[in-house]
Amino acid sequence: MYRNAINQLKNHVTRNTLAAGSVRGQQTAAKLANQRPLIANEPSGPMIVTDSIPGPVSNSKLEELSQIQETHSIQLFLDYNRSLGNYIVDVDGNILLDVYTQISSMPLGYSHPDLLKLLNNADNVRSFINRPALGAFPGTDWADRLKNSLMAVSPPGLQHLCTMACGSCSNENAFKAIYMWYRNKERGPGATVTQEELESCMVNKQPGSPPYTLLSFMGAFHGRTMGCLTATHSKAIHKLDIPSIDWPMAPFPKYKYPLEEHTRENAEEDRKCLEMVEDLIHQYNKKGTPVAGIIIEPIQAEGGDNHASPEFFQNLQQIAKRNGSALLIDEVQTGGGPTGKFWAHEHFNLPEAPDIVTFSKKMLTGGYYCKKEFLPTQGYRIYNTWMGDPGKVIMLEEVVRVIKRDNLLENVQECGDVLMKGLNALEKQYPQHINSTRGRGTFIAFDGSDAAKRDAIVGKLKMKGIHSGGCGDKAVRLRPALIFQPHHANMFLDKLESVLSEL
Ligand code: PSZ
Repeated sequence: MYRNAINQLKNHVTRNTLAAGSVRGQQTAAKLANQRPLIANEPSGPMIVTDSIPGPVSNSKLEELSQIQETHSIQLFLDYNRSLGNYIVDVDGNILLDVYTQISSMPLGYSHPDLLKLLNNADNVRSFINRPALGAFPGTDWADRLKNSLMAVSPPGLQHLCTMACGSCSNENAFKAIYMWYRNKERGPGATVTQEELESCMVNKQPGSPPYTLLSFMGAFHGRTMGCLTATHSKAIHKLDIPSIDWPMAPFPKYKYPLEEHTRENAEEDRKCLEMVEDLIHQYNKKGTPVAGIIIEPIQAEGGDNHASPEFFQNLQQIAKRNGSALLIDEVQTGGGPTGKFWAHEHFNLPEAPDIVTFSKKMLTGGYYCKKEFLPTQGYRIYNTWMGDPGKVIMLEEVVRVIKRDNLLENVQECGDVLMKGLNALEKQYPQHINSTRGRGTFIAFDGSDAAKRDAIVGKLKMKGIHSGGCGDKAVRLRPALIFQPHHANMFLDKLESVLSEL
């Protein structure tokens, strides 16, 4: 089976990469021929069989579903029985290389053989069907499962955690952990909760419901529940008609690219944004609405793949500490390896761990890691029915094992280099179409010259068999699985080159 896959790969390289005749393709071809595919029997390349995507079957399924559901956001119906590795197969039979992976949430691609094997184990199956209320009745092996999965990859310095179902739910509960921590600090050691607090919280009044606030950044996305949505500022469609809370919003740095040609301006941009953060904290503290915490993504994803420097994050952490606010790093989209480190904030060399790190997507289960002082001191304060799902944690245990066994973080770094070099070259060749390539690992984006150009690139890539996605106003983003290899990267670059040459 393995030999078969190697041959397929060799054929593919000769057919698709060399035949394309690009210099870049020829340079990498020799290296590729020796590369071991991580997923046996993956398709050797994309194949488009309909004149447009979505094709007729997808369209008829959309029609059927729209009788029942709101379907405006649905792009395509997929055949998950046929999708494999880095490839999705749609219901019309189109095979596409997926560099978007369900909004960055498939760590090992589709139908990974090691994940499928989990279903052959009867104990696992029982865990999948007997979903417990984990906050009250965890199973015998729950602590072990956590140690082998989430705790085996916990961010340096964070030894405690709370599991949840999704990203929004993780952030929302992390906010609560921050408020309780802040209130405990205010009360002082050994203080008890007063009767007045217990009664006033029942009617949403002070002192039981304190007017704490949480600082977020323009361009951020933290989820769609009420607190998260107040901290989200990426697109109006997310927020329209929903009441929000008066929380401080600071500007997130906007860098000029290439970075090495704009170091002075970008450092000045950091300084200005950080000054605003501290001003806002002072302002909100002064008006009696203390800033209990700051929430930030290591790379603003939905907002357009906006990056900030390690120095920015180091200084932000200092500002948080100076003002007694907690620092929450939202790694829902960046966590789980796509930046080449397990956690994106590990790139920032923070002198100490952030107070809380939230996760979901590639981690399969939602939740957060935190410092010990952010664990509630009583039960039922951070709680819900499921508090996650053991089935997801069993799968994550396997994902973590495969990431280590197959050196997937190194693979991500290697692949990221191929993509960055290729994109930088294409950006020089087609400056009228694309610019501002940026990224870490395979968590990469580049801008189209405007929104229409971006949309055209994503659309034309699709018709050449590449499923990518947009973010922000005009960015194309890459969110491949961790099993995306250099030969896939080259395939992507070849197709992009061909799209750009036809624009
Ligand atoms: O449109 C949407 O609701 C989308 S599109 C991508 C996301 C949501 N990402 C989810 C997300 C995230 O990227 C970050 C940085 N933080 C929190 C969330 C919320 O996670 P979920 O969607 O699981 O609630």
